Amino acid sequence: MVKSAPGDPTLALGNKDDIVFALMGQTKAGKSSLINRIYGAKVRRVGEEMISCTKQLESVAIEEVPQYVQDALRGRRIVLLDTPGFDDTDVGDDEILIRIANWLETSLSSRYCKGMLVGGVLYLHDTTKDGWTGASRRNLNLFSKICGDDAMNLVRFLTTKWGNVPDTQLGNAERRIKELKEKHWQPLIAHGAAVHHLDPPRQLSLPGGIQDPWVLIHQMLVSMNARQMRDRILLLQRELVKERRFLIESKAGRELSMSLEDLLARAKALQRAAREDGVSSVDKEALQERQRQIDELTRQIGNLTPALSKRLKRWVWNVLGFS
Ligand SMILES: Nc1nc2c(ncn2[C@@H]2O[C@H](COP(=O)(O)OP(=O)(O)OP(=O)(O)O)[C@@H](O)[C@H]2O)c(=O)[nH]1
Ligand SMILES: [Mg+2]
Repeated sequence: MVKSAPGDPTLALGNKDDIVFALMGQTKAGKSSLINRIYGAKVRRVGEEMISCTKQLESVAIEEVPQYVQDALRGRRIVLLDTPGFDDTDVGDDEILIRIANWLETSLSSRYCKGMLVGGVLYLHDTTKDGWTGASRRNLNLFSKICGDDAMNLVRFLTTKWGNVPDTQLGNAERRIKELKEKHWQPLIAHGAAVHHLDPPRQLSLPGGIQDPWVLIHQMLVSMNARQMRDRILLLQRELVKERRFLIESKAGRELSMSLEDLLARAKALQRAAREDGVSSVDKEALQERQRQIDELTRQIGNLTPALSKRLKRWVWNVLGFS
């Protein structure tokens, strides 16, 4: 139960038979670049600097597809969904989750697209990135709660930027990916997610290399056809559309609000301790900065909570027995 007016032209003109492939993952992983490559022209802006590039969720309907993919599509249309990473430099995680929830809800809603199905979710990972950070964990946790265990067979991890890994670093990069597969990605893989590598170097010893992203899309379409295509929706869509929950009541909403609450509690504890220790002029700036952080976290938590009017509206609907 979020808002449902489609601001996205692809959504506004959406068809019931459209098949959505969503691209997610941390900022700079190469999501928009991959969309441009699949589309065959520059339809998405690609980042150059350190700052995050994609701010809004936007989708594109693919106009030209290779013949073998066309056969598997059986007259349906592919829609690619570009998303910002949860660690965006200037859009809060609350806002990003709200935008993703709005899009996913609208794409399935009976008022608009009347049920686009999800063909697959690609989770892109920049191979050159070293280390497992708090941001990587938060991104993956939210991602797995958006999809849900039952939809993990729609998920493909896709490692990118192998061309930026020098030969001398290839062994290290492979070790990092193996560790991700065995540790952090493992729970998702256990539920059916698979791992692929985009444009792998010849010497790569890991299985799952993909030279052409269409091959991956085709594989997913074939598996979709084999499974009769029923119920290809993500957990967040089930919660928002079928169970009419508010975002904050969904698994992803709860995951985000818990992690924001945790950050808020830690920031408040640090603030209290600093105040008790006495404040020098140097510390004053740090205190002000932390207060800004506390205010922002409080705002983000508030943003996820539905207004009283919306809660009342749902209550009335439930009492009147509308589904
Ligand atoms: N070598 C190499 N560079 C890539 C690849 N994909 C993306 N890049 C570069 O990585 C940078 C970020 O790419 P984007 O496509 O903007 O990444 P994004 O995931 O959309 O980033 P946000 O929109 O900020 O979330 C750009 O400079 C791209 O040129 C790839 O497969 N190989
Ligand atoms: Mg982008």
